[in-house]
Amino acid sequence: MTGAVKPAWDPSYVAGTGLHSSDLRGAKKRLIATLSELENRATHSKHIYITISNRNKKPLFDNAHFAPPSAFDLVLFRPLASSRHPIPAMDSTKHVIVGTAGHIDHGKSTLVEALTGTNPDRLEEEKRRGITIDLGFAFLDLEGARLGFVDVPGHERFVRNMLAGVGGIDLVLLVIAADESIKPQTREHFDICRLLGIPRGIIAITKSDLVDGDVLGLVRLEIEEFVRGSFLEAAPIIPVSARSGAGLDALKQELLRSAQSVPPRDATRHFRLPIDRSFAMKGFGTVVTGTLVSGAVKVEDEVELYPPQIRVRVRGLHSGGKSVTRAVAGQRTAVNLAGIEREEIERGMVLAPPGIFEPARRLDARVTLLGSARPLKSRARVHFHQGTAEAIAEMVLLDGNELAPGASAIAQLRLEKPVLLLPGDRFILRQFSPVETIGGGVALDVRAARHRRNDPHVAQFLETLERGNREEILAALVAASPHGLSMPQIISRTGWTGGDIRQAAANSIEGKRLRVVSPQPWSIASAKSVADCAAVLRKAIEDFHRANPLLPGIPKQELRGRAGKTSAEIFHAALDDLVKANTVATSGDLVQRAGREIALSDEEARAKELIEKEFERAGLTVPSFVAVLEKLPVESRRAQKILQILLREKVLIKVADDLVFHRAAVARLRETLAKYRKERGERLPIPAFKELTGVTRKYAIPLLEYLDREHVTRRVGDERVIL
Ligand SMILES: Nc1nc2c(ncn2[C@@H]2O[C@H](COP(=O)(O)OP(=O)(O)OP(=O)(O)O)[C@@H](O)[C@H]2O)c(=O)[nH]1
Ligand SMILES: [Mg+2]
Repeated sequence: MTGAVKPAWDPSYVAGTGLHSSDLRGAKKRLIATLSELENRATHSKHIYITISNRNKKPLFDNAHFAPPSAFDLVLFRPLASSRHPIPAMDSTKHVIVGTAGHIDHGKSTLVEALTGTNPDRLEEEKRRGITIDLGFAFLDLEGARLGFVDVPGHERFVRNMLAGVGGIDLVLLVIAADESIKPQTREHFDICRLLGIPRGIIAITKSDLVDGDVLGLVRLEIEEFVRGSFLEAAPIIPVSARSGAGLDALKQELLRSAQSVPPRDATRHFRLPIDRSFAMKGFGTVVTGTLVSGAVKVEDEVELYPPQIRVRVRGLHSGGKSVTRAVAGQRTAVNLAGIEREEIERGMVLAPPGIFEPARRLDARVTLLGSARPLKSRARVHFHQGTAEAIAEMVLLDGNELAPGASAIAQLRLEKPVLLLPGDRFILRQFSPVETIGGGVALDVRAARHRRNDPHVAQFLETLERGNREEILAALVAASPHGLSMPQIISRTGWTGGDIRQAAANSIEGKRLRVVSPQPWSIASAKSVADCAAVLRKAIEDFHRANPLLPGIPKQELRGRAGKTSAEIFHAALDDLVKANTVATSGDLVQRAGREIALSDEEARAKELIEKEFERAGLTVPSFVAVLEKLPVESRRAQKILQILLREKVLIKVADDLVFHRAAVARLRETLAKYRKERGERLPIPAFKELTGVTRKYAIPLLEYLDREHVTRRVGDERVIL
């Protein structure tokens, strides 16, 4: 591969692979593993650049470049010393999303403005009424970290908007006003954060200017009591006043400290951007915004809008108020899309790589009910919120009729409209009416089947999906797929990358529990499915031989038909196994039991001899087959089969559909022609041929055409040339 490739120093491409200089020596294997993790990205980006650095992030090689989908042999590495390309400095800024939470009027938006200088309330109505209605956004640059704020409304009527904002946050800023302390939406927002598994947060006691030290102390005690035993138990509690500015610096310090503890997001995962806003911008067209929860996206990428599954192109990207060429997980991102009207987009849709996912209508999940909720009956209707999406759902318990407050259970959620989500995604459930948060959960299977109640297999399967490691989960998925699973099927079912999947499969393949039934495109099946299929094939072949003793074997296509509903890949793997084990043999398109010889009865053997003799004697003036049949001691269907055997053994040669010659006759003809050529030259008019061979015109033409095909003669005008 020649041609200069522009290098891109992008640490996220090698992040987490642990590929170090010392490993490079003989470590081609590791490198391939690393690349296979990237393979999946390669399928939706034109090129991938890899820079390999040593432990001190000093680049050693650059310009690793390969083309999709898995042409690893095209990877080009070049030592930096000979590189003409400068390596751009690494952007080490950490991107962290902070979400506010708390009761109405507790000062969330005012605090965000005091911290960032941006008033997150952007709607006219919000400004007029002095409340937040929909999500607002602002940024704060601290040393080494860029905080993106998602400011949510506290009003109980707008909790659904709050839910659309809280999905992708790294840390929560729980706002509690000193003069009011804990109020209903303080509890509800806090419950939501817990149910969504938000890992960390900071508590700000706002409006500290309105109370004296004693009250502040009391509020602090109430808060400590409130968060005891939760993820916020050890969180800093910081009194602040947006009015006086007190505590703002301390809060910034804590924000920075907390941001630093946020683990970097892995940009090599599949890209997902749940959309929270869409609008049309003059001169640009359609723009959507959201928190990039996973993976990365570049300008010019082709992406897909789910659930409608519309392919669009990324025309431009904005992150934190700047135009960028690439956005990664953990960033607030605005995407300018080409190929779609703003009206076609709504909150709750998701941008993701094209063609790899499938929106879910039915999911199996672990559901947890809040202690404060009322018991929830199986088949109850609920409001389902995930990411920025919401849908009405029916919750069907797998076991039992009712979920008790504070309890958790496996349930199937049947959504009234499709939503794109993946296993592991958390969601919130709200009571149908009156609408309030009652619980939440985590998706286990987004391609769930309808189950019979109390089916132990289902419970066991979902238990593995919930608690198993990737290897165990993959084994369970494959075991539940008698036709095997292709790479795209596993990706859409799990959200894992190609690299994850190969890694998860490796041990089981080595342990012979899983089989790669097709290397390209890669697909796997359980060893049992292949063995079961092989058993079916063996029986089908035996049955065939029994029913057709004179036929050499069963055509593959017919055998495939008798293999039941198995996939083509499993069929071929099973057949391969039988051939390798010397149980069956294939020749051309036919499959037979290995070592099988066609056993002829005495009568059949006599008939075969007779047919052969008749044709041999006839030479080129062959008898009609019907005439031969009359002399045979076997019935005509068998005689036909015997004829087939003779043709296969090449004792007889088929020249045209109804014209069969003995091989000796054809050999003599070749000799005759060779002699003619020597004595009389290469030109052979048809009358000469007829005279030479004694055949009629009826036989002469097909015979000559046969000789042409065999390259004994060539047609030139009306004549033949002997070659
Ligand atoms: N005295 C005092 N008033 C404050 C402080 N912070 C906010 N306020 C006032 O409290 C009121 C509500 O503030 P917002 O920031 O709109 O409250 P919010 O939590 O964003 O409200 P919603 O978004 O509607 O839930 C406004 O009138 C603010 O001026 C503060 O530190 N001290
Ligand atoms: Mg507000």
